[in-house]
Amino acid sequence: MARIEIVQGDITKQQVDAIANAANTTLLGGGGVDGAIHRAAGPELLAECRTLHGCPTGEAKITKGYRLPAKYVLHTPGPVWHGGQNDEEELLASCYLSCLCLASEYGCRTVAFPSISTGVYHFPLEKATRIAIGTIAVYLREHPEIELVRMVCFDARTKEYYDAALRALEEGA
Ligand code: AR6
Repeated sequence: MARIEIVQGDITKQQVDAIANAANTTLLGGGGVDGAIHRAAGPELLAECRTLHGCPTGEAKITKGYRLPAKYVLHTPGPVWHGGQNDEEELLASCYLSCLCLASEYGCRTVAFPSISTGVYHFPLEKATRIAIGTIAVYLREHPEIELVRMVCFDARTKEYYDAALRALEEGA
């Protein structure tokens, strides 16, 4: 899929209309990619997040990007992996879908995602990549207004798994 790109890098540096944040349900910041986004965006981001009163797992809320190159941040709490019997897969797909719907609504044409839930939330990486790529691909087919979705992988191993999931999709596996 030409409109899905996989890179290794730092999501806070991406020159796109919106970046997604792997947040928690408080939306008040944390470690990992969430901490990096808040540090790079500056304190105004936390101030706006305080007005949102949290967000349920699998849904998304939008803020401005402040000092980030991106105009918007799509905050989405991913599911914590508890073994797979607690709707974790559906909730992860819903994170990507909720962010993309908001991106369309706000006129974004380019969106970057981190690998939601595969850090401290321990979602199995291979399963997560198939859900992410599959959900994004279905959305893009129906939404030509989104020109590019970039998966931004922090480390080489994560990128390898996303590359494999995209190849499998392209090969119709
Ligand atoms: N750019 C891109 N990816 C990054 C960056 C970055 N700057 N920094 C880390 N990652 P995690 P989760 C990768 O743990 O599992 C927070 O405390 C990281 O290597 O950030 O959804 C929140 O507040 C991994 O591949 O998110 C929540 O409490 C991926 O981002 C909780 O962590 C996701 O790892 C959410 O946990």
